[in-house]
Amino acid sequence: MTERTLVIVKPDGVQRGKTGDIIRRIERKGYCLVALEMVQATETILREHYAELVEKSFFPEIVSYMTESPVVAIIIEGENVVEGWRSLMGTTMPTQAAPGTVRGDFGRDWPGNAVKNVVHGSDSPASAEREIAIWFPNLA
Ligand code: IDP
Repeated sequence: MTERTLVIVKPDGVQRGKTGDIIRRIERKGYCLVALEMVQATETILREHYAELVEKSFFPEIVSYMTESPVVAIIIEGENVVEGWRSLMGTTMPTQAAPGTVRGDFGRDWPGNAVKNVVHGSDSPASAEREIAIWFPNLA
């Protein structure tokens, strides 16, 4: 089934010059880029995007990580892209993510800080539609 999902290249990915490599991996897999924007995240947008995490003790660290510098928000499309991008991206903790995944290859985490894992990917088709509406209100 053709679906869309939201990819975010997080500030550490942009700062370290990984955006091009990440897009190359997406295209190599055969997914299409539908929309792409470089944007400075705000606490307001992050409270919506990470609504399930707002009450967590580490939420302030997520806000400071994600607002450090601009991110690149991307809508991609393809067959089973939600699950497919989650598998290209790798698991949350970079130290546990498999080599060959974006997080496994580029991620790192620092004790006491947010987990800096380079990219975001929606966790279900419903989350993807919800998140696309947050980051691309004109396209939803
Ligand atoms: P996901 O990005 O792999 O779907 P989530 O559990 O939805 O993982 O967490 C969202 C983001 O919050 C993670 O990608 C990571 O940057 C950050 N995060 C998750 N768990 C922790 C934690 O225990 N401490 C600090 N930051 C975390």
